[in-house]
Amino acid sequence: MATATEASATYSLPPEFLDLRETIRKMVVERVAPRAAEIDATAEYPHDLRELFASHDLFGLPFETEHGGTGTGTLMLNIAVEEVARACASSALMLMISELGTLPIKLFGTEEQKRRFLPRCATGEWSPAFALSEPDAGSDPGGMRTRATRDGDEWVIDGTKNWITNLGVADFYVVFCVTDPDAGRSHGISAIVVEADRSGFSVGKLEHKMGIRGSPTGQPIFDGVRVPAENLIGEENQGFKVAMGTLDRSRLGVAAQAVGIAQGATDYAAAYATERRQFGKPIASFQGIQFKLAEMETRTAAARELLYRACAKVDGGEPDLGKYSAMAKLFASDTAMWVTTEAVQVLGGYGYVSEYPVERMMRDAKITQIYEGTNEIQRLVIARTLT
Ligand code: COS
Repeated sequence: MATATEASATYSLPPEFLDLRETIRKMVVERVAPRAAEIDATAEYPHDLRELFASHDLFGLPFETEHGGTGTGTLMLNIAVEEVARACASSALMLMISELGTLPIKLFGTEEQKRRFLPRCATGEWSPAFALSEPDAGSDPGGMRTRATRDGDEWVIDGTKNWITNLGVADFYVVFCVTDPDAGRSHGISAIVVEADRSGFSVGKLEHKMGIRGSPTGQPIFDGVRVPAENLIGEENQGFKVAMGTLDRSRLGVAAQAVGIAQGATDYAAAYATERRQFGKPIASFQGIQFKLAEMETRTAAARELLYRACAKVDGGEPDLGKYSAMAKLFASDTAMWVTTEAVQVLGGYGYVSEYPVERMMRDAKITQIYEGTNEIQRLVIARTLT
């Protein structure tokens, strides 16, 4: 078993990736960073930044050129997510969801579905959502209750999903539904696209969240929603594998967001420690602060290496990509939580107030340990490859 999961793919950063990273970094410093506190305070979806990202072709990053994308792969996409998350985790989520909500179609959809949905997401005109979780089915999506029944050439969908990113913003939802209740849990689930303008679809409760407040999350409601049979993604009753195959790749977006948050917090804390004077000198001259900063930088760099390696695995189609993506998500999110907590400590009282960005970064970091599979689920996924 162990030999089959040896790491082999490695990553490289060609000049065009570094150039694009520089362009994004500049755009983030000039346009995203000044908006981040306001987006968080008002819990406002940043339509202006979505337009900005579209004008820089960032929404093309998840897609192949034949579907209007940049064709630059998973690593470049996640470098972009990381750069945006250094300043604003909510804005980074706009890119992440663009991948999460379209991966089912990219990986399992028909050519017709790819032509219908992907190019308009690649321009940023459309934004998708991924509707798997339910009020009583989070870590255990096999226990979902949303039902799709076949009626002639249509699927009729009834149920309520929960914790869905992009609620009310998304133009279409990839909805996981029970299509064969007798098949038992994971074997009777199908993935079906529901466009937001279908009759019977409505936006239910929107959550008030601790972090990622600029991204709407909540309950989409499907009440007798009818969609054509051709909206089924992949094979009937094989939707659980669509969900798992998607999450195996999309979890890298969470890892990238976490690395970005951690780097943003480290950079801010280091700059603050250089300026802040106590006992007659900059606090950066005290070893207690130096050791904190050194540890923050080191853990963030280690998380980035694991993330980039996992991206290379996805781009190379290696069989152990799911294990690496789970490891990257686990390690990067725990790193982001630890690093941001330390950043608040470096800033002391100033770290605890909203005038400074590190308390927001700490709140934003928390979700990366939870969504797209809790870190307990990541450990389970990793452990299963070892025994
Ligand atoms: N890729 C493809 N297929 C997979 C897979 C993967 N990564 N993981 C499991 N499967 C398949 C299995 O091979 C099995 O198929 P067969 O029975 O035909 O062999 C089927 O899916 C069921 O697998 P399993 O029995 O392992 O399912 P479990 O219900 O035990 O669940 C975990 C496994 C815990 C890994 C899964 O429920 C999970 O990922 N939970 C977290 C969900 C999540 O991330 N939620 C966040 C919401 S999205 S923001």
